[in-house]
Amino acid sequence: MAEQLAGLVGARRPFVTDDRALEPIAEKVAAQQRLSFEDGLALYRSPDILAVGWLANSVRERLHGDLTYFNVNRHINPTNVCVASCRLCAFGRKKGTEGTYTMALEEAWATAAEGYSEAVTEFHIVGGLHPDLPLEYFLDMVSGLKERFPLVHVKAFTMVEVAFFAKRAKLTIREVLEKVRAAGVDSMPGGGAEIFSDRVRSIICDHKINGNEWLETAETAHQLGLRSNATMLYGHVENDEDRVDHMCRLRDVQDRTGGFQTFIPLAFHPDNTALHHLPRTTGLLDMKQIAVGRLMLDNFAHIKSYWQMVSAKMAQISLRFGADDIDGTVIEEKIYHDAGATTPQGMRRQDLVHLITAAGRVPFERDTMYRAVTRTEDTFTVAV
Ligand code: V47
Repeated sequence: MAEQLAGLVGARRPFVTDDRALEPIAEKVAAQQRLSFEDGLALYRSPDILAVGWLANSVRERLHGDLTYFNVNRHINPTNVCVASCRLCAFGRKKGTEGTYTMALEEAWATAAEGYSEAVTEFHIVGGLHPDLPLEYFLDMVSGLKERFPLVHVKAFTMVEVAFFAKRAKLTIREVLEKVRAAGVDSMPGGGAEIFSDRVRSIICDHKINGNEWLETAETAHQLGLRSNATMLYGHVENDEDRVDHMCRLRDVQDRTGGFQTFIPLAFHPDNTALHHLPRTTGLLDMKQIAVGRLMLDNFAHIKSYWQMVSAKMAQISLRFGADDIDGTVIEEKIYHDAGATTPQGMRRQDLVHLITAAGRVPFERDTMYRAVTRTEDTFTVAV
């Protein structure tokens, strides 16, 4: 086995562990074999975080070497009015209650322009499930953005929003996806997946579409040629089985479609939510989650450590635990800050470059489709 493991590309030091349960997993990783549900559990339950991280890092370096992806993006959250009242969320508010907002279209376009001086390559658009906004509002928002910023990739609307639009407009999910794509949506973010287990969903987000509906919507989007990301919310009431089940179900869809670009574990932030009594995730769990994601999701090209979620400092460490992407400049973040995040609202491009370089990795500015971006003072070009 030692010889086989020494063959792992990028393995700069030998694999050593005192956890016997990791040895057969290490052999599979070296042979590039798929890990089982039980392997996933063994990884979560291993006390040897460094060995788990070593294995994940070997996969990360085999796929990407030292390259670490980031982008210059801007988040836009058009409304926080939401019918869902998810216990996990501090962002959504019921219509007519204090602190609600809904952007007029001009406001959304003006928000998009703020921070544009850094030549943003992506708009990331997600929002609440507003009971009154018609689908046309969202279609006009996207087509208006495309008119004003034709070079910018629009990554918009979670599977949950798309399913809600379909219900309200009495259309099928496929029809809604076709309409948003025709309006200018280029790809979709990975939000709303939470944890697919019905038991957990009934506690943290009982008004949302269920796990199968989320997966079916993603599969339909991929069939139409829209690529998407996939998230997993961890660190609340889920257990190891729920997390492994979530990743295995994503892996199954990915086998069929190949449409997921990135897996993004999201650390639960409890402040101001109905689950505020729960503790925050630990650094150890955050790193283990990145590593197990890298090892289980053998058919995902990228694992994103979203710096807003785990902090810039932990995102840096995660680049040795399986992550190859740290997301982008963001500029203005609302969802986690409403839930107590203490990270900055955004970062400048040069800060992201510094963070990656100081971790001994090589920064690679990407567009949303992971193509190289070359920038000049006030614009950019994408390698094709
Ligand atoms: O779906 C909500 C999560 C997601 C909380 O695709 C919370 O590139 C933690 O999906 N604590 C939205 N998480 C954000 C999201 C995302 C972010 C960055 C990049 C991408 C991408 C996608 O945020 C929601 C939900 O899972 N969320 N409330 C909370 N209290």
